[in-house]
Amino acid sequence: MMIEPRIEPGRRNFLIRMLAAGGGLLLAGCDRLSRTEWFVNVLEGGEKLSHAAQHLVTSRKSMAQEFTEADMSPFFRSNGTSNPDSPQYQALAENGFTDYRLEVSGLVEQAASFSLAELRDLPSRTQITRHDCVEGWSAIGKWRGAKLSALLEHVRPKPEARYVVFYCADPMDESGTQYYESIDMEDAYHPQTILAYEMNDQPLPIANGAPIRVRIERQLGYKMAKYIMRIELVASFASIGDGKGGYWEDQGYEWFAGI
Ligand SMILES: Nc1nc2c(c(=O)[nH]1)N[C@H]1C(S)=C(S)[C@@H](COP(=O)(O)O)O[C@H]1N2
Ligand SMILES: [Mo]
Repeated sequence: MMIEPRIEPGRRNFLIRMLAAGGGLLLAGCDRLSRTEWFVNVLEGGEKLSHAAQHLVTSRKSMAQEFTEADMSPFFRSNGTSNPDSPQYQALAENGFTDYRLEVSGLVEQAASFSLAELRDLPSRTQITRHDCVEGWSAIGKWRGAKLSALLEHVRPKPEARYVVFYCADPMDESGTQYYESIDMEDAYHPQTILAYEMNDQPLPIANGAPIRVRIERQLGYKMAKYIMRIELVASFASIGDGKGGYWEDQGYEWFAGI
């Protein structure tokens, strides 16, 4: 779907000044799907935006680079937890995750839970992308998974929902604190944001997050929660964990880890 903006010059300049000044604010009213095309048209229309403004309008919506099979790393390492140390997770793994259900709740019209088969029935996407860890390593891998946007269509987020929180199975310390992460709705609806159940054409290995891990391709590795058990839509993450939006964020990492 291409949207041809028909905006008279005065209004157009006003919009561009607004963009340069306020960045994303202007985007709020537009339809989610049509925004990208609209801005690409504006940007390609020869308009001069400041570099900062251009970055603001393009970076959140743009696609992460995708690669070919030939680019794939021979080995995709595991980082952080490689096998969650919890009896519940170990029981699920022993049964090949047949009893697994992904719970989706919070600010949604229709809370739901999904078996792996149901997740595989959702519209999917396959992508070969580069994973960048904040610790300084990268790897190119192939991911296949359910589009998070398709799952959200089922549960129908309420208008006040602003973030998607992923709760994971792995305890991170003796206190039992489990890994968690969060993203905003912009990333949740991004076409490359998938709940991956396959890596490199195989069922997702335990070391890489079985049975489900999220891919958020324009951010660093720690955003890509593995071992996801539950998803919650919230208006604020202030009361979750230590309030910074993720396990590593609570230790001082940035919440928005753009690449
Ligand atoms: N549940 C959970 N998710 C996690 C982590 C973790 O320890 N637990 N580590 C994160 C980090 S820092 C990175 S780089 C990637 C590593 O993914 P990989 O194990 O597939 O390489 O997972 C991220 N997601
Ligand atoms: Mo990482």
